[in-house]
This record gives sequence, C-alpha cells and structure tokens, in this order.
Amino acid sequence: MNPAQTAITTPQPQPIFLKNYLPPAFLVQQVHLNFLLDSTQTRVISRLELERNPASTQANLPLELDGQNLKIINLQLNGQCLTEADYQLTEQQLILPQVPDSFVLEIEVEIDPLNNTALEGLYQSSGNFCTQCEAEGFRRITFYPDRPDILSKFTTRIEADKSRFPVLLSNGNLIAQGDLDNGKHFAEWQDPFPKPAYLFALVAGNLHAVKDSFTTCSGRQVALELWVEEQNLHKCEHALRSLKAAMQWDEENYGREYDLDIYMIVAVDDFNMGAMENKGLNVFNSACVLAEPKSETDAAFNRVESVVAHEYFHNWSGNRVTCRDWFQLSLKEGFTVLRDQQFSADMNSAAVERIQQVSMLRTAQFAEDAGPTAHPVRPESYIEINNFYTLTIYEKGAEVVRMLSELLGKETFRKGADLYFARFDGQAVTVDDFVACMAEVSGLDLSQFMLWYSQAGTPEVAASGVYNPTEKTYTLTLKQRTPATPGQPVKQPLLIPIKMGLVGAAGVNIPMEVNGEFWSTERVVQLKEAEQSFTFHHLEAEPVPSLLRGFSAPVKLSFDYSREQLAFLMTNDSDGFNRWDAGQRLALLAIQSLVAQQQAGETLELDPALTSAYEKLLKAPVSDPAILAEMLLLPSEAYLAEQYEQVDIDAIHQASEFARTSLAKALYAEFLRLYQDHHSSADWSPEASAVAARRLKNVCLTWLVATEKPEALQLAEQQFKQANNMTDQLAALTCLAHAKDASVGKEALEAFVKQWSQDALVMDSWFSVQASRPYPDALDKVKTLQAHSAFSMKNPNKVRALISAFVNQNRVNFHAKDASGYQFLADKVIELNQLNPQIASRLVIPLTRFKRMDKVRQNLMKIELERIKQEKLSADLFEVIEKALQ
Ligand code: 0A1
Ligand code: ZN
Repeated sequence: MNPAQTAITTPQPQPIFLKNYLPPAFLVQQVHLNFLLDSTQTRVISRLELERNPASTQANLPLELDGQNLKIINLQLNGQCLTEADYQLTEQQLILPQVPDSFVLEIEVEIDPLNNTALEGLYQSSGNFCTQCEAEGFRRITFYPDRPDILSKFTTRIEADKSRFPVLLSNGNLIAQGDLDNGKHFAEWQDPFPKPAYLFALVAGNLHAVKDSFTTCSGRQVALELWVEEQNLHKCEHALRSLKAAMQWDEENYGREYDLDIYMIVAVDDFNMGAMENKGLNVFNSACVLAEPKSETDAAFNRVESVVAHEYFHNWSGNRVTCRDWFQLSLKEGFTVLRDQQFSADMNSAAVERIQQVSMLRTAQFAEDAGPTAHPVRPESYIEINNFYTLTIYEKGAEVVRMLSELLGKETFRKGADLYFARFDGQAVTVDDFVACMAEVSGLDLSQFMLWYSQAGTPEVAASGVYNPTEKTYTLTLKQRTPATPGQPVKQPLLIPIKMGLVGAAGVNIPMEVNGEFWSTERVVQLKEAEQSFTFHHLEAEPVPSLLRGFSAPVKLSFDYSREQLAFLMTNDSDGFNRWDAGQRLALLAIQSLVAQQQAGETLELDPALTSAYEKLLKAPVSDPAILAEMLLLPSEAYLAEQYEQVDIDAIHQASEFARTSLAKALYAEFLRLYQDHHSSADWSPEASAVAARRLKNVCLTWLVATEKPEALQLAEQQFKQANNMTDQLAALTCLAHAKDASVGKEALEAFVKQWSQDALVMDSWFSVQASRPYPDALDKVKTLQAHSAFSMKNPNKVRALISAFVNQNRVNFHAKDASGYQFLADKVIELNQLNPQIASRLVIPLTRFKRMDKVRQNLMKIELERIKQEKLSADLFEVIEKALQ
C-alpha cells in the first residue's frame, strides 16, 4: 500500500501501553454536575475546579479532557466564554492549550440518552434513565479527565419531569430536593468521598423501593434501599438479605465498615454486565438482583447473593482504594472476586462453591489463556479497555490473590489486607502496591510471584512419583512449563503453591518427612524451579499423592494415576475438592478412550471402572447431597475439548453422549431411587439442605431422561406440572425440551411461555433452553425465536439468552460442518457492531478460537472473521478480530 492510500483510510484504533503511564497534568478538586434530563436532548452543565498537579512530571502541559458524542453548547473559563479559537476538538478530546494553574471550567453539553444503544454513559432502560461509567463511560456524559487516578468530590443536581421521573438518585447523600415550574422537580446529591469518574452514577425514573437498614459495628445506622420497577417489588427480599449478610461478613472478616449513611441498589433490564459498584448507588442487571422462588432458580439465588456481595465489597476494594490506571483492573477485580468467593464459601457449602469456581476457570478461563486474546492478569497494552473485563482479570486474578493467601496463611494475609486499606485509603494505586503490603507483613520475597501478573498462559505442572521399597522413600518430581502465548514466546518458571498430602492404604493422610524435616499431613509445597524433587522418608508402602488440594494454583496438573488410584482418591481423599477431581479424572480417562474408539471407527465400549465408581457413589449412604450432585456430573464437552491440541468436536460429542446413555441405562434403578429419596412435595425452602436435595434430584432426573425411557420422560412431565419453584420447573422443562424427539418438549415449552410471558427474566431461560437443545434443529429454532416479541437485539440479556446460549452451550451445532453456526454468529456480530460494540466483541470470541479445530472448520471460521473485518468496526471488535487473524 502506498502512503497516499494509507492517508485516505480511517485511522486504525491505536494501543495504549502501561509503560507510557504518566501522572495527570491536572487534578479536579470539585465537580458540580447539573442534569436537565430529556430523552433525546439532555443538557449536562458541569463546573470543574481544576489545578495543575504538583506531581506532574512535565510543566505547562495543555488541559486534555476526554469526550465522545457530545455537542458543545457553552464553555467558560473563570466566567469567560471560550470561542473555537481557544480550544481544539477531536473525536475523542477537548484540548485547551493555554490555561492558568488553577481555574474553574464550566461546560454545557447536550447528549442523546434515548439513542444510546451502547449502554455506556447516560442511557434509558424501560423508559428510566441510568448511567454506566466504568470504564470510560463518563466521557459520554461530559468533557472530563476520564481516568481512575483523578479523584474528585462530586455534587449532582438532577432536574426532570416529576410525573415520569418521580425518583432522582445519585451518589452520596441527598442534600436538597423540591418542585420546579412546568411539572418538573429536582434533587441534589453530594458525595463526601473523592472518587474517580467511573464510579459516578445517576438514576431517574418511575421506581419503587424496598427499604431496610443495617447497624454497623460502630453502631451507625445505614439505610438500605433497593429500587425496582413496581412489578418486581416481590423479588427484592433475597438481595437485601444478602446485602446485610455481606456487610456483616466484611466487618467480621476484613474489618471493613460501610462509610455512608445510605446504600442504594437499582435494578435495570438493559445492562452490559452483571452489576456496577458506583459509590453508594449500585446499578444492577435485574438478572443479578431479583430473585423469588417461583420464578428464579437456586442458581439464580446463588448468583444474586454473590453479585450483591461483590459490589458491596468493592466499596473498599475498588472505591476507597482504587486503581491508578486500567492496566491495574485486576487489583480491584481479582481481590474483590476472591472476597466474594470467600463469602459464598462461608454462606454455602465451601467444597461445592470451589468445585463450581474451578470448573468454570478450567474450561472458560483456560480456553481464554490458550486463545488469540490471551493476556496477563496485568496486561501491558490494550486498544479498548472494555475488552479486558475478562475471566483472566476476574477469575485468574482472584486465583492469584488466593495463592497469596495460601502462601501467607490466613492471619498474615489479613494483616496484609489491613495494611493495604490503611495505607492507600483515598488513593489510586497499583498491583505492586498491593503485593508490597503482602511482602511487608510476611517477610516473604514475592518478586518471583509477580510473574503471575505479567505472564499469560496456563502453566502445566507434570508430576511423577517413584517409590523405593528398599529405602522406603517416595520421590515426587514436579516439572513446570508455561506454553507460549501471543507476544510472549518465552516464559519463566513461576512460584506455584501446591497444597498436597500423601494418602496411605488405609485411606488416611500420612505425616510427611522430607530430609529430616517434619511436614505434618498437609503442606503447601512451593514449586519455584522448572523442575524440583521432594523425597519423603519412612514410607512402608507406596502412597497415593493427593496434589493441588483445593486447587491451590490455577495450573494444569498431570499425574499418571491408575484407575484404581483415582477410584481410591474418590472415596478416601480428605480434601473434598480432590475427591471430586479424582472422579473427574476417572471420567475423563473413560471418555477420552471413547473418543479414540470413535475416531478409530471401533464399536464404543465404556470403561467398566467408571460404571463401578458411579455405582459405588450411588449406593453409598448419602452424607452430603450437594457434593454428591457435583460428583455425578460428567466433565462438560468444553472441558473435554480443553484436553486436546486438536479438537474433534463430533467425536467428543459422540463419546460424551455414549458415556451418558450407557451410565444412565446401567444405573437407572439407582438414579431413580436417589431421585425419589430427594424429591419432596413440601413447600419450597431456601435452606442449604433443601437446595442440595433439589440439585441432587434434578441431576438424577437428567440421568434418567438420558435413557429416553417413556417412564423417565413421564417423571419429568409430572415434575414440570407439579413444581412449586423454578429450580424444579426449569430442570424438568430442560429434560423435556432436550429429548431427542423435539415433539416431547413442545407442550411444556408452550405451557411455560404462557405462564411466564410477562416475566422478562424467566423468558431468558425459555430462550436458553431452546438454544441449547443439542440437536441440529436448534439453529432454525433460534432464528425463528429472534422474531418473538420478548426478544430484542438491543437487550444484552436477550442476546446472551438466545444467541450466546446457542454459541456457547451448543458446541456441536455451533460448529456444524456446513458453517451455518459460524455464518449465523457473524451476521449477529455485524448487526451488534452498530448497536452495542461491547456485546458484539464478547459474542465473537468463540469464532476466534479456531486454532485447535480441524482444517476444514478453521477455514470456515476464518472466512466469517474476514467477512466481519470488512465492516467499519468499533475499536472493541477491531482489537479482537485483529488478534484472531494475526
Ligand atoms: N466493575 C463491575 C463490572 C462492570 C464493568 C464494566 C461495566 O460496563 C462496561 C459494567 C460493570 C464489577 O466488577 O462488578
Ligand atoms: Zn467487580
């Protein structure tokens, strides 16, 4: 391409680099915002008190304010109107080259919330106004230095039509309100805590509150308000209960007390993510806050509990102590996810919580770490920060902080957290600041540990053991390597904490002795080198090593266990997580050998070791139904795919189906007995024991209908009709709608939509059940359902429920060899590129993971990516597509 040609193409979005970070040139002492709300012509008048930053490294820099899609109405500096000669305006910024050291800037702009389908900045949802400012949405509201290291005190005045928008909310405390002419009214809010602009929020609408209160450990009363649309008032109780539990938990476990007199949560239907921790005014996706047993499942209750807690915990880990720049995103997210995981573990079965977290990490996050968008927990560059709200930043980030707590021990870790909050309260800091606190309180050298933040990719740990009967020793060798990832061809050895024990023949942990050192029965071994060996002494017989207990590090650990050893660990490991994992490993071996048989064109035959392990589980007295339910689940097809360099989608599907139906047929009577034992017609109860019983029963029901026996389907029908809660109703509906014969589920699907057509959240489940139906008719159904009145491409929950569900939960049909799934996804991505770039760039990800597919699919996937690339892409999609096609 010659230079003349380059000049006429639109400039490509450019990356931003961590290494180029500079402190801000100006600070904002105070911000006064005045909103005159109108659907298409909202006026925002802001008054900024600015001054040069004494810590800035360069003198006389111009003032650069971020701003996007803003119409300037008026600009004044110290009361003097500015003309176009006084500033430069680009698509992204307003630049004032000549400004005093300290001054007041008044800016009036006009924005169009109604046509804001990106759902960033100020927009309308169900007619109500709301905002989303993380990460860079505030610049769509007014011109501002929109970066997290500028903390300022905000006062917000809102004016709006009183009958349409009776409720006017913003951050902090309400300081004034009243009526105005023309049927309007106003409210004024003041937030006493300096905050970055990404934590700003405004809500205005016809909303109703459920109110409660919480008395903090120092005796202060905090008003709790959950604002929802009127029809959702009966779905608030669980979120409020969760909020109070989280407030108390954070006091008891981290010494964190809430700081304002009011804590508000608002539920909105149109939201890109789960929820947002705006200071004192959280905005939630209604799917993460509303829950009531008739219409929401136990899983939804669990999600509400954890998201409510997550956003609350951000008040300290994120708001009081925030991030210096967006490269540090995991500083707040990784730590806060760990905190919400710890909370959920305390509220529910800790082992089950851990099993579910790890299942998700090992399938979805590991896949991300192995794909074209792999990035470190602290990335070094980005084009669009919205692309970095990922499982790596959140979930792997949480694992990294969890490893710190393993290495330091609970008490020292708490000291480190206390030091971090005390030292950096009111500041915007870095991951290094956090880890430095942990190093300081523990005296540990954590320099090698920092590689977890800078190196992408999932480390592989190969473990092997040799027993020497003469010496009575057992030598365990651990080798680590991290595969190359884009831009990081060479990796260094990490510090990997491996919690382990040695299980003796009697099924008990053997005290460990290594070179004269006594280790007790469990120990966190620190693997630091590429290869390390540990020799254990005085062992009368070969032990079975139980490695990576509780999943003490986010790695892929391999050990050449025999089937007998796995079956032994399944019943004898003292670590609940590893008991489950041994079962998963056994199932994996069995299904992998079915995959090989399928590929070789042989008749499939299931390993009898798996059947007998299942039989043993099913026949043993049920001590913990929640864990048993998890143990009875086979590894997902996504997890199976993770085990291969070359993924054979069809063989994996056939093998899984065969394992499922063979086990179901062989153990039908046992599944039926367990089902009956745990099926109850008693009133719904939120108790953990009732939740566990429902889970176990519904897992059994899925096994029973896998046989396609008429009596099993009848059982599902009966459960569907009689259910007094959504957990049971939806489980039965799924069984029926996923039966091989599509007509089996027809009646139930119709009854369900009739019953629930007015409930947007329940309709999401109705869409997902059909989109995930594991037969080739699913895609046509999905296409038809797009025309359903409850579906909208503008609503992210609906896009996730129908389109993402097909793409992510229906792998075999998404990857259909005729490319129909790929073409469909590409069409949807192109449509969403215009409407909502954030959602578009998340949706496209499965199409970018072609590397491990067969050549035919690789080509088909690339053709669709190339087709998307022809469009005028948002920065979000541009970055992902570029990385995929590199
Ligand atoms: N900080 C929120 C997540 C969030 C991030 C970005 C959003 O819009 C682009 C919205 C929410 C959390 O961790 O819960
Ligand atoms: Zn968060």
